[in-house]
Amino acid sequence: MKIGITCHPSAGGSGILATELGIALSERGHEIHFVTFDPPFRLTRTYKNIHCHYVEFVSYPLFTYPPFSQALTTKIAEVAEEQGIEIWHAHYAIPHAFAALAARQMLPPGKQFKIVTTLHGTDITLVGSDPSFWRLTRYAMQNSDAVTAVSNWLTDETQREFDLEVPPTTIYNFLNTDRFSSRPVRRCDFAADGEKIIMHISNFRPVKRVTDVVRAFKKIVDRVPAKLVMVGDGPERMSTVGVAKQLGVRDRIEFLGKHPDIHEILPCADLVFQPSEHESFGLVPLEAMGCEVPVLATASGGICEVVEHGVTGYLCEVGDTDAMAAYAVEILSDPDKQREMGRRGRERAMRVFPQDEKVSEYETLYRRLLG
Ligand code: GMT
Repeated sequence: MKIGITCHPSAGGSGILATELGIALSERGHEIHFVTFDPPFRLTRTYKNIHCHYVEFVSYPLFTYPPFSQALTTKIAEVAEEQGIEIWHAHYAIPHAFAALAARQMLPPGKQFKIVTTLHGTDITLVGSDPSFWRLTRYAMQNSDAVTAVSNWLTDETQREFDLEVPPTTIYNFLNTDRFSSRPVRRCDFAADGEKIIMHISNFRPVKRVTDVVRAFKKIVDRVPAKLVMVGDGPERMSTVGVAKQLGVRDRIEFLGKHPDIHEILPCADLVFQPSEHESFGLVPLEAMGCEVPVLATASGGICEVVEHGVTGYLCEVGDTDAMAAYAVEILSDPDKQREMGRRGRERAMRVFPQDEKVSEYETLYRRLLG
């Protein structure tokens, strides 16, 4: 099949999943065309069947806000017509699904493609439910040929908020467990002998509650020798550094910035810590599980479908840094428990979120739409 993909190319979960899906489909012989404004974050090398097309912006003094969506729409139409695209897969409803719909309308009848929209979370919970975007988001979903969501929680939320005529189908996110696995690593880059490594990975947006990571870490480090490794960057980084200084733990924290090869550093961690306000899925916890690392997260949204409380890690109430610290200390001071939770995490990742099975689910959906 010839498949077009639009996604946010930055270091966010939706772009990462879209990229992994594109790579997996290309390895099955499909021809993939990404349309983005930058190279997708995890597309770090060239692949035989993958082509990237970049949206071109025109800056003009009259445009206070450059018309990105229109440029994206034009590029999708151009690529679809030239390449004979059969399926357009839009990751994140806004603006990608709407742009694909508008692009399709610009094409002659024989060049029409089918549109699959995958909802990732904030496109529904934060952006889509905003009054200024609600109508557009609903229109884009109602007029897609198929809508999928990355967890049952997100499917239910979408229905509650938008009451679609045909509810989304859940297709869980997946993990390449060959790439994400436990492996010998140089822990000494981050911590001295006898110190535990706690890791947080995100785009440091307010929804990630990054300062909770530091507040809980202060309570942990009072009881267990540990280092905190923070991977990623974003708007909350400065306030996180401020809180760390206030609490006197700045020298125990390493800020690594953005890192595309997360599979190489994740196995260093003794615990991955994601205290988000909510997560529609939680790709980082899944990646941690693949690497046999226990997860400490919040019982918020779809993350409860990923992390099994008491088995592959622990889930706490949002903001309850006392409970988070207590669970972290429990795991970090019991190597057998840490190992067993890690083992069960990988087992769950392979059983519930296998890449092959989920990619086949998308493939089956595409084939059904193409009749
Ligand atoms: O979490 C983010 O800030 C990035 C965001 C995105 O859209 O790129 O991630 C969302 O999609 C991921 C992939 O499906 C999910 O694993 C994340 O849980 C989801 N984020 C939220 O719901 C906050």
